[in-house]
Amino acid sequence: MMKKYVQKNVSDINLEDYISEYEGKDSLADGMLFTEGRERESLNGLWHYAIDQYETCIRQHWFEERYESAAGISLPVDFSFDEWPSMELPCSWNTQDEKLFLYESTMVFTRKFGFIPRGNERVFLRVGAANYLLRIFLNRQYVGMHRGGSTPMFFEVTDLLQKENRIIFACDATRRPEQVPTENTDWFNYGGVYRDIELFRVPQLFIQDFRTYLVPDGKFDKVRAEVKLSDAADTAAVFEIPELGIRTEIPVKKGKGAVTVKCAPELWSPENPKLYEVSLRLLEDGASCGGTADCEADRVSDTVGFREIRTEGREILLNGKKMFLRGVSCHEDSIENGKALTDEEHGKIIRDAKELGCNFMRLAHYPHHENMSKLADRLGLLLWEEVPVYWAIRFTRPATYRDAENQLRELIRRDANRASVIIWSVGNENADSDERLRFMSRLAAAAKKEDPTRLVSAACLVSVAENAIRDRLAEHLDVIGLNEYFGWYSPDFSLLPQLFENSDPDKPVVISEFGGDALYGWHGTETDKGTEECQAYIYRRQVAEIRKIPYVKGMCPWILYDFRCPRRTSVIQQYYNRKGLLTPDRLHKKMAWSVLRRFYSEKEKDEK
Ligand code: GCB
Repeated sequence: MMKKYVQKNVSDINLEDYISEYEGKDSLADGMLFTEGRERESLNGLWHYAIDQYETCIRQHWFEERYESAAGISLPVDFSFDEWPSMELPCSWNTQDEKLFLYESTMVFTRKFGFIPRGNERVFLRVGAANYLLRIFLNRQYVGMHRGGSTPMFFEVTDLLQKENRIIFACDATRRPEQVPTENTDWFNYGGVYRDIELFRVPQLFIQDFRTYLVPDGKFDKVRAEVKLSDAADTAAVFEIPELGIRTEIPVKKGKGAVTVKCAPELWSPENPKLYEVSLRLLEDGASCGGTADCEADRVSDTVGFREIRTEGREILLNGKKMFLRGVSCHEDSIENGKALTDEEHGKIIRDAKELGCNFMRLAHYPHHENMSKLADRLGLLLWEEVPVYWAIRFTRPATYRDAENQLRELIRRDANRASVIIWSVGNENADSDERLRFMSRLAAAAKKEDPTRLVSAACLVSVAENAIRDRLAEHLDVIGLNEYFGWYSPDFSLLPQLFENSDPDKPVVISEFGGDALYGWHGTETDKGTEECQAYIYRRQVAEIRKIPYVKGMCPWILYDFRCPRRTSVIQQYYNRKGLLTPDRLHKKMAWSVLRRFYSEKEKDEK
């Protein structure tokens, strides 16, 4: 139940007190709506905006549009929302106007929109992502908020919608130590509502969640479908994969149902990214109407590949076959568009990775746009997806844990039907402490609980004291991710073979990062840091060692493209992390590109 809004008499109240009035109105993973195959009404487009550095919208309740205080005193305000300048949403505001480039606080957005009710429906607002906090107000009411800069949020707005509507977003991009990520990261903090804003109409009782996957029992002959409804109803649903001749009824008890169907799907893999059209229909009156279209109460559909991913000892097996993950890491970052990449940019990233010889990519360090996993499904690329539990998170703070776990579950729910996604990563480079072990092992368990069909990993640090792969978190992971920077942050390359000799992991290791900065076009010797020659040398030495190690089952060097980073102030960096194999405009390849390309093509041949 929504908590009733209470009018405050004092306008300049403490912001945190104000927000605590709305406890229980956070959009959380459990409230997500399955949206694939649903009709959507877009609220993208021109929105008016105001820079609201002091949070005045929230402190003074702009959304109420009151010209008088509760005591009847006239307020010196002017709600000329439609006179404000405008900006096309979704976007990262930083790239829209030079003045906004380094702005990291609250921006208020508003627009009007019309809505024609169809009767007997429920309506949900979905925002694909907004960094970091988004508070939403509709027709003078507080709707709710979402924490976490990269995952989708959902709000039911059925009772608030009118024919003409005024919607207000207060998007707060402030970096804070207790958030996930914390205030210090090695990437740019783009602000904004930067993924789609959409309305979805659903019936009173609707399909809330729908998952389908190959049963991971090593037999490749069963597909499972799971359904969760919005309410604890007893009814039935019909699951269909026409190309496989599957049309089967799922009994639904107390809002939940599942079915396992015997079949022989063509297996999805990077070499053969076979996808099937699947659908799920909720029947009006249980099974009694025979499942005809007339008594369809709700319907969703998806395009899904079926494959199995598992580990055995130190091996990673895709569809039962041992494999080596030929990967590269990537940020969501574009010179022109910040985090709001276009479809063309998403496609270019995947094509570049494929040209490099990759069958795998690490989408670091937070959930990227869902288009990436859809494209990877279509074009054949395996993915590592991650939540921004990055560096020095407040591991002892319960609310920080809840935020991290919620972001992880939102990501898993969003991409659960994507065959390309094989690994959920619960974090990156967090020093091994008791608090961190508690926090991250809990996260790993939460990932397993939410999705037992995929692998869980984290990008761990080298134990410097022992120069070995020895992280207590490894026990809770399926695959050990390892970031090592021999040749760069640890200049002595001889320590790399020693690291491998000193380690004897009982599970596969993926080198989740290695690399070094190079400014494109800057040349020198192999030891001149910052030159293309030096970066290429690091790649040569790295691959020469990595190829010898039987338990290293994959790698995703750092990184495909140079990316914006305020911490990087040196003359060659100029506020960019220059560890890219390509320039930030994605046009120019550095010398290290060919080193990796050669290694991957040899690996690929070896595997054939
Ligand atoms: C790392 C981090 C990554 C940085 C990279 C670097 O270990 O995981 O986020 O960007 O090193 O360039 O230092």
